[in-house]
Amino acid sequence: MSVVSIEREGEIAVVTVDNPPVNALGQALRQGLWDAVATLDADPDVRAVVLICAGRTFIAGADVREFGKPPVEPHLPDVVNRIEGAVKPWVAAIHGSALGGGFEVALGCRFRVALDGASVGLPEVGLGIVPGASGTVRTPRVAGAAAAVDLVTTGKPVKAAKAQAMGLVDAVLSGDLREGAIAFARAALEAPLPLPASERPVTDPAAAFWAEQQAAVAKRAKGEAAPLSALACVQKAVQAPFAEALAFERATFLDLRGSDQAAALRHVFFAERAAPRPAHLGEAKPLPLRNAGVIGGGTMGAGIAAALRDAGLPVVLIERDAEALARGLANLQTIFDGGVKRGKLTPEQAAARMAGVTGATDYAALADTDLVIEAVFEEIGVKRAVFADLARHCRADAVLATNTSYLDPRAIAEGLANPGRFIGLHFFSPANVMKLLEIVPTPETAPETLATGFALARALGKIPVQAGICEGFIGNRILKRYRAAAEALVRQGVAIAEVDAAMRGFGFAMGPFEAQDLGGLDIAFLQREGARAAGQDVPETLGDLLVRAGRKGQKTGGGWYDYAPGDRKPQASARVAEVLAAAITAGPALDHAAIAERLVGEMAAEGEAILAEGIALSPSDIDLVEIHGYGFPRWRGGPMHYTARKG
Ligand code: 3H9
Repeated sequence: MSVVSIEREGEIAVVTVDNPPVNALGQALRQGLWDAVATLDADPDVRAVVLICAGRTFIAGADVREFGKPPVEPHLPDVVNRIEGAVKPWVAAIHGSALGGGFEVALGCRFRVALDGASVGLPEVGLGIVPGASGTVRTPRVAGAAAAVDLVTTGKPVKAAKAQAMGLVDAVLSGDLREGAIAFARAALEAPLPLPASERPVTDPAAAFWAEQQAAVAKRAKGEAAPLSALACVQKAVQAPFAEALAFERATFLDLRGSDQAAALRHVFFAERAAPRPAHLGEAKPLPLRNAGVIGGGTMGAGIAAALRDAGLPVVLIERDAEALARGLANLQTIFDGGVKRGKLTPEQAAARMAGVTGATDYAALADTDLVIEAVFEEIGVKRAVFADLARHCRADAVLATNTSYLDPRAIAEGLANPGRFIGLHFFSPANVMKLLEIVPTPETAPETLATGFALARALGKIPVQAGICEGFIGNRILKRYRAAAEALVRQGVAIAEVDAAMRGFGFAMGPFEAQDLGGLDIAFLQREGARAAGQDVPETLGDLLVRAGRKGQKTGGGWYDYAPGDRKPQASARVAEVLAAAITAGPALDHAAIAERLVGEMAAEGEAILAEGIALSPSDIDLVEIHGYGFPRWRGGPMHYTARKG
């Protein structure tokens, strides 16, 4: 079946694009649009054309799967020019999302109408590229330079109403889009046509505007190339004639398309879309998820409860006594209040979130709960007692999950009458914000329980990654190796601040030592001490030396660095130098690039071991864990992609 079909509604032709799943602009669609212009221009009975899409969305962009291959004709910029140059005016009728090349096609149309709730945008920077079919050139001509800069450098789509206010769309419709667009086209024919976007005048803002934007975009981009290139394209677009700006944009697009950053971001794009529905789940059906329980109202439990409420699930929050419960509910309230302060929630929404939480100290409140997530103290005896209580009070078919980050889920589940319903769901703090969810089945976890874990991740908008059982699962195991490698550099004489600066330079928000100071050194220390007490041979780390010297991080006024009271700025510490002196020997100097290569290489090596042991199912799963749980720069693609690409 053809991806482009044409119907007639009197003097209006309706061109329907039907190229599931998202009407991406593959070669057949580009050709279909190209041919449709010729067909309709040649038809004397047609006076205007409505371009509409079947399925869930308007054209969502170029077909990203074609990006690794040489471009094939007709090229999208030519298709957009041809639509704009059509004798009969085209009206783009937008539902869902008109993104990237999809929005560029719409910009080629003489008019754009959008269904209420639809969005439009130029998200190309998220793929490491700039718009390649006039997005940076036509947008300033319809909405002005400032709006264009915002749209192309952030990549953030805007909703129909805002798009109309910005001049990106001409009308916002509700009800039947096809009928509305046809009526719009008929009415438009009664008035003189507006100029095509390419012929509209555009004003060049003062030089100060460009300097300001340059500084702001560079600061946000932190090493990413595409946002600055996108800015350069818009500047060119308002300072040069249309054709010259178009050629500049196309050259920039083709150049970036083949870059390491674009390859990395495409890798992440597809990995993220594959993760929620992994093939190995097969036909297993998730169990119903109508409500949930959370055991423990500390930072983690409250964060999990907030995430569940954000997804609309009623939540029962259990604590051991009234006082702890009051603290847990207060923690939740603080999270929602924070949402209001940041403008993410209205006060009414925050109140509704809170109203959907039932606090209890008696497990009987969980009698009809579909899923319970335990987030209590990380101690095996405490956790086992919780699950014994859950087994007594929950339905036999309820899914019982532990949020443990280090303990063996098999040991926690020991003695459960229905181990098939047990699973590990490892959230990352703050749990209502962080996208990663490690899903850890035991050998006895039933397929539908596993499928429920993935369904929960989808409901919460999280990126699920299945992990096998080992100490630290995927993420914390790699973190341990990363920290050990960072310590090894310090032992051979590299300055702590140099290691952190190198990793920031690589694209992490923080280096490994700054991050430990923020989170506290004591948790990992206590774990090592626990293992030592249990007879394991755990070598002394530099972190151990610091904790023994009373330096647990920012909360104690210092860890790897000193901190002035009330100041989070790390300062090199003479005391640390003293504490560590005996462990440090002078080695060869390393520059930042060499430090980063060493540490990322160690992460990837641990990733290889994890794959070989079957703890992770694919290299891209490891990349998703590092990007969404540990701040690995997205535009580097994750340690496995990065290392593989480097060869
Ligand atoms: C561009 O346009 C460059 C131009 O300027 C220049 C050209 C010269 N291509 O996200 P979903 C697949 S760059 C190929 O789960 P949703 C996706 O892999 C592009 N495939 O759906 C998945 O496949 P599967 C700029 C694509 O309903 C399926 O569609 N555009 C593409 O949650 C469903 O995806 C963008 O960056 C694509 N472009 O959300 C938009 N997009 O089912 C990217 C999706 O086999 N797309 N797929 O796993 C999106 O943001 C979302 O897909 C959208 C729908 C919001 C549209």
